[in-house]
Amino acid sequence: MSKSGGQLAADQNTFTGFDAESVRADFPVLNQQVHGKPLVYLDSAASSQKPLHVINAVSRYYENDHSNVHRGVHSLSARATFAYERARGKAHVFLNSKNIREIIYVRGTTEAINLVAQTYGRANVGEGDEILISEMEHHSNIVPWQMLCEWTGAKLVVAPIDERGQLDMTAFAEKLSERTKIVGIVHVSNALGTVNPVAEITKMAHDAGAVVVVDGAQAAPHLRVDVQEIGCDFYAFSGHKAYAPTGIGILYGREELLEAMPPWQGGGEMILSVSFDSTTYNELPYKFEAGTPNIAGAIGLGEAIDYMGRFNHEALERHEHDLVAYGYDALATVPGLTIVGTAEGKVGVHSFTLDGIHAHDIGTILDNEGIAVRTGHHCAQPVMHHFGVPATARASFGIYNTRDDIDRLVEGLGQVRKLMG
Ligand code: C6P
Repeated sequence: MSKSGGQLAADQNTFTGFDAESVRADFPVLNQQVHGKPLVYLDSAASSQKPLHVINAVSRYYENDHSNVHRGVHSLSARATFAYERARGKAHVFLNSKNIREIIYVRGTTEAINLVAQTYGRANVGEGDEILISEMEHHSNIVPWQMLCEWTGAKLVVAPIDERGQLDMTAFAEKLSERTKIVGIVHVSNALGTVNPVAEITKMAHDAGAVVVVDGAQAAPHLRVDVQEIGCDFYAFSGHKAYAPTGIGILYGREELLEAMPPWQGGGEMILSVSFDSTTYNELPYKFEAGTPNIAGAIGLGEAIDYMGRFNHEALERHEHDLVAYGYDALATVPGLTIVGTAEGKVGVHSFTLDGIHAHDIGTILDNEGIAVRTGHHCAQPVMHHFGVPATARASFGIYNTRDDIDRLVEGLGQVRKLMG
């Protein structure tokens, strides 16, 4: 006899010690119908939904405290500055950086990597040098390095992945050399869910004399990140994938590297004094934060970090691994479905194809069933190329997803098969 959704959720909670059903109540957006069906949101890798805690914190800030930061002596400016800097402190603890000066506010992962490429990269990479990345990178960790290569005459080198979507560590080691100046590596692949051994990669890169930039966009919402334990030189993530607002993210950089780097954008905030003859730059982290920042976004990010911190991380990880394991079994029942990316211990996503049916048709029919998945190349075209597919459909999980959501996905895929033959 098949179990009801409520019974399945109860089984899942007993198994994982994590009550996703009650977490769902924190996310008002989930409580709606799309095309007359209860919404199933399986697109958190593109952007997660926001808990009331974050929504209310941003709203409270605008209702009571808004002013510009670091600029006024009046009370509102002092309150805004306090809240903005307190949020930086939360990011510092979240990443376990050595010093709060190493935490730079940016718009997101894309901006963070571009900042490193255009400051550290331009200052330290020259003709004949190499930048080593992997075949599973998001475009944000490919294109900024290609641009740096164009400016400097350096060469982009790519380490391949295997048929499960795992980094070929032997090939990676072979491609590292004294010419490698920067290693850019994704912590968790957005298209495959693969978790890379970033501490081991960092150690290998450092032994070869290269600095390491980790793209943590998909890791921050799922894994415990400790930049000192990883040992990397730069680590980037976006708030909006980790339950915070859009337009805010963090670049962690090792203090001695940040100190030595030239600033990026020029303007207010990043200076100590300006005259027409000369300008002196501000201290860290403000040297890299020109212009009025996303104050409300930063406050929302701090609240999202607090929100994630309320949960027992082991239970949360068990819940997420349960969703992946349950998804493997459930999706295996769909005729003609192939999962793209089966790395050991993967997190957060199931990318898949359905024989003879284009991913966009899958996405459109699922949307009609109230189910949100992402379809396309996921800004990881080299991954699609590796697997010989133009696109995949991707179901990605957040803290609020349950086995019920996966059951609805499987039902929806039944409808896709029915309509598309
Ligand atoms: N991936 C996805 O649907 P931004 O846009 O700057 O917040 O993040 C860019 C980025 C960088 N690296 C990885 C691994 C990512 O997954 C992303 C964003 C989204 O998979 C949108 S393309």
